[in-house]
Amino acid sequence: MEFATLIEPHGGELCDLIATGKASDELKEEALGLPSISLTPRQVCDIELLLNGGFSPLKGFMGRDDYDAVVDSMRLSSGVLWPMPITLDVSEETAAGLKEGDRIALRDQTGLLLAIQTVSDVWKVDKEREAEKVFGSTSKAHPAVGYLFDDAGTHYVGGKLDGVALPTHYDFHDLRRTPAELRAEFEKDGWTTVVAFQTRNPMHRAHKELTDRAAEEIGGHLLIHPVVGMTKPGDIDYYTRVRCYKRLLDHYTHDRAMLSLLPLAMRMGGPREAVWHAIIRKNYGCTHLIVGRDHAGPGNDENGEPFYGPYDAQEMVTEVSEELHIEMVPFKLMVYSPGIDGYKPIDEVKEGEETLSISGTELRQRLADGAEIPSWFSYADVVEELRKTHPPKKQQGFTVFFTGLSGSGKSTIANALMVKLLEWGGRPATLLDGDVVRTHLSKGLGFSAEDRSTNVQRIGYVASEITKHRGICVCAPIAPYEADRRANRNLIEQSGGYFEVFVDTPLEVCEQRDVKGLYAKARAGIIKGFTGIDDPYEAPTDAEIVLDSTKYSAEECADQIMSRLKEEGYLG
Ligand code: PPS
Repeated sequence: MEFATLIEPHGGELCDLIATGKASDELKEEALGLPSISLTPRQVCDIELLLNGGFSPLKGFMGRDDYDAVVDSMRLSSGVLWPMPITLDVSEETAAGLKEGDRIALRDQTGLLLAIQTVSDVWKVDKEREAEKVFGSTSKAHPAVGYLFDDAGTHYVGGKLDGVALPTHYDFHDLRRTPAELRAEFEKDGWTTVVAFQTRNPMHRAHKELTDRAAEEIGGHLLIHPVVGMTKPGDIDYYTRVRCYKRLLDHYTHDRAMLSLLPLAMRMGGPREAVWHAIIRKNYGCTHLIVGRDHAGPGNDENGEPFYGPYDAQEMVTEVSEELHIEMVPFKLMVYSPGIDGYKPIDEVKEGEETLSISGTELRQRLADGAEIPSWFSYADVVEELRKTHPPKKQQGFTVFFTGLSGSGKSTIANALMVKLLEWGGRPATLLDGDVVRTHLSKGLGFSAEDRSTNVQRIGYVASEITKHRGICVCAPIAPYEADRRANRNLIEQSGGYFEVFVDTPLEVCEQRDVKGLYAKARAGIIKGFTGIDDPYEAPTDAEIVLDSTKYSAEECADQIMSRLKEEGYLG
């Protein structure tokens, strides 16, 4: 198959791998008889940029020669500069069924056909080598290294693509321009000099000042080109961010700035990633790229040390600048100077001059507290958008997750807490009591380790949904295993508050109480695998609240929890 190669006004060839008309129909027909691979979310991002030309000059997932050359020397085997491996990772089992010359259908997770790949080679990955050479570390604290070791398959499958369709998107249609569309728009608007701003964060006044200065410096226009594929885990979701960028756009001088979205899966690869970003922006028709402090930085390693120096990315882009065909506009950190009521790069700050800044963490804290966000920091309309998805704690959902032995008092305290929460009012509250859950949500499950895990994680899933919808969920299973509690915590904390309450009643006391007569039966061997008798209870070490039901009444215990929730700001 012949690929169309467009010579575009801004220089540089753009690969367009999508077949049209009859050729496309033929590919769809052929795919019916081919083995399929269902692409992961990251692979879907990669294939979108391969197919739409954002990754030009690549014409498919890398074969071994290109991969080795990229890993070792940041170049394709042809010698062309390319810093990031773009590979199709698969399991050992899938790899075993593939050989050179095979054609495979690549589909998204709904089964939609995106492309057919002609396999050029299949090989086992040396993950240590890739991590070390590409990202400079084998620490899983680096998001791309963690992904490589924990999520990526063991083998890579290289080969050119015959594209059928770009991945489907249902959002922000008017902002998802392909490289060809963006180049055409620049051409139509007469934008000959365009500086791109790469971002994965909401933009505030510092970014506005920086981008304004950059556009002024080059005497051209600005493209706000945020990543909406995959960014760093924990980042603010892109829907919120895009709504913020749209509001920010109104603050630029008319016709100076344009917003377009980039469906890239970032690797947080610092210097190599900056070079990659530059090549991608060149493909999107830009003439310049802003590279700031700690560009595409992955944060710190487990010892609190940064993976890359703050200006490593700028240095690497400078090193290869001759080959890039896009210029870097380097920027230092911008800080607010109350003296001039404006922003300036940190290296222009005079000795003793007062400056102000608000870190990402501090911003989140202010949002969570419903505290003021000063106008020198951001625009009221941008903040308003942020607050919609980041309400103060008193409006967020939360889960109170009880754990403890049978007979420890969980259900009694949980019931008392429910009544107090309902008395307080303000949010709907749901109680998922261990015994009760087993009559519906977990009906049919027994007490094997596997069934208990399923039961506890089902409760966690429901709690996370309730929390996400800003309600209150009180859970009271035994939840004997640490791993399940941790999984629930991780899930629920993404959506709101999480309070683990350990009802720390000693086994002897629970056995003595034996309200249901189950301990007696367990001791007599009538019930097998009873928690605390012949099945383990892994006592929590990181519970937010530990209760002593031998010293305090159920009501007093519930009051302790209410006090903590108030202290933490969840009850307003
Ligand atoms: S778990 O481990 O979290 O899935 O347990 P859970 O769903 O909370 O159910 C515990 C209640 O089931 C009764 N029961 C048993 N508990 C522990 N081990 C065994 N083998 C067992 N068999 C039945 C018991 O009444 C528990 O209720 P609580 O309210 O905890 O006393």
